[in-house]
Amino acid sequence: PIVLMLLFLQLATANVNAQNNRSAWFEDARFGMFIHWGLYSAAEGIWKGENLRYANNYAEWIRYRNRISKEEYGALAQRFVWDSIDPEQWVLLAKQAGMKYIIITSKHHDGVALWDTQVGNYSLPKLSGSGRDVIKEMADACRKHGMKLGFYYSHWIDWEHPYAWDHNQELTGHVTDEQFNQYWQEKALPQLRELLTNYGDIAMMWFDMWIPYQHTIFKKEQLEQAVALIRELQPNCLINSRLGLPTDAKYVDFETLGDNQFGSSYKQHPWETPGTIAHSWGYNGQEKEWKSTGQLFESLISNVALNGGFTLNIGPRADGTVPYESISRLHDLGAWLQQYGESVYGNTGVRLGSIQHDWGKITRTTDDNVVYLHVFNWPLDRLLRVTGIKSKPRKVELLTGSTPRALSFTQQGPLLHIQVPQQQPDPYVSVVRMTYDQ
Ligand code: FHN
Repeated sequence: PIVLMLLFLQLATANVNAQNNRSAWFEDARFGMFIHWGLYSAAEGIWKGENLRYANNYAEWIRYRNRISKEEYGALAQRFVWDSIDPEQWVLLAKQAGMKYIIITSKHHDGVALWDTQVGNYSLPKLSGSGRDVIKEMADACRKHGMKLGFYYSHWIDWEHPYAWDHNQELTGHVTDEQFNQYWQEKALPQLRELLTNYGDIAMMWFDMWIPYQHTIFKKEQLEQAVALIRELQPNCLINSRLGLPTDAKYVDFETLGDNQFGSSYKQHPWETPGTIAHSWGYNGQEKEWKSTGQLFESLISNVALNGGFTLNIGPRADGTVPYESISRLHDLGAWLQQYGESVYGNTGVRLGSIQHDWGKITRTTDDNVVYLHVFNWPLDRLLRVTGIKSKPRKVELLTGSTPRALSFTQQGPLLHIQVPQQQPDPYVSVVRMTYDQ
């Protein structure tokens, strides 16, 4: 390789994808959309005038948090405004944002299926009486616009089924293994079968959530049944690590880090961070914690610089509209990716060990021919100091959106000094491209 790094971090973690290239597209994609949409969207974070009550104040947890009965919660389906609900708009928004895949909550912890499931009556089409299968509409729109589609499925937490995990059991006692298996056989597996059979090619099944006590309720045998079903019905479908076993290549195709938890070291295997623009995942009418666009850029690029991806969430309202705060940020990200996407898509990071650059992050093409410096903090002395890269590039250019501008540079031992203009070309992230001779 042309670019030799001074420090090489050898990770012990197995390459979860060594045996196949199922996830090649996912590693190229780097950026996707998460959609949390369900009955909770209609509650908007408030229940009977009461605000978020218990410790976890996610708006999508309102049924559990406010101890809402199944019937009362189901009535939220009446608040959906079907005339303006158009999943194609979500797909177009993702496309404009430069996102390459979408993961939608087919069933969140509340146990409500968004699609027209034949497994019970607790589904949005049935509860609302609309007959609309939003999952089908999503699948059609994704196919039309060349967008990969994945399904979030809450596999062991289900507040509707009496024998699945319900957080109230922390107070009332756990279900038995036999009871949980009954839920698994009569609801989860048949629903997974529906999702994997009726909606064409599914790019990934995204399971939630991995926490230590999971193994006491969700058993390896059940995990293997889920994997076997997915492999049988959709051999190309990816499986994320929250199914239960974080980095076991036998079962999972990519690792999902914690919510809003970003990479801390280079990982060889495919991985992503699910992240929010706001605090809640589902729509909350009183949301106050909006992340800045700059922060979202940093999250995306920092992950790519460690060989990871970013799945960024939107929480549409019950009328299908997306908060302006999300749209404006996605728009800025998309406009930037339109100009500088060559430094993100299909890129990986460099193993810099403990080396940090105060100005930003480095990515590179997987053939090692091109290295990109992503500058978040423009150097006031107009000198970009790059370390950790041994060999000298053939040329160094500042990407400007139109014709790249050649930059002069010198090598000072392990440091490369690059002269940059006073003015940074991009308000968020400016990109310096270094090209090497093969
Ligand atoms: O409890 C959920 C939460 O509501 C949301 O769906 C996130 C997304 O990663 N997952 C769980 C927490 O890890």
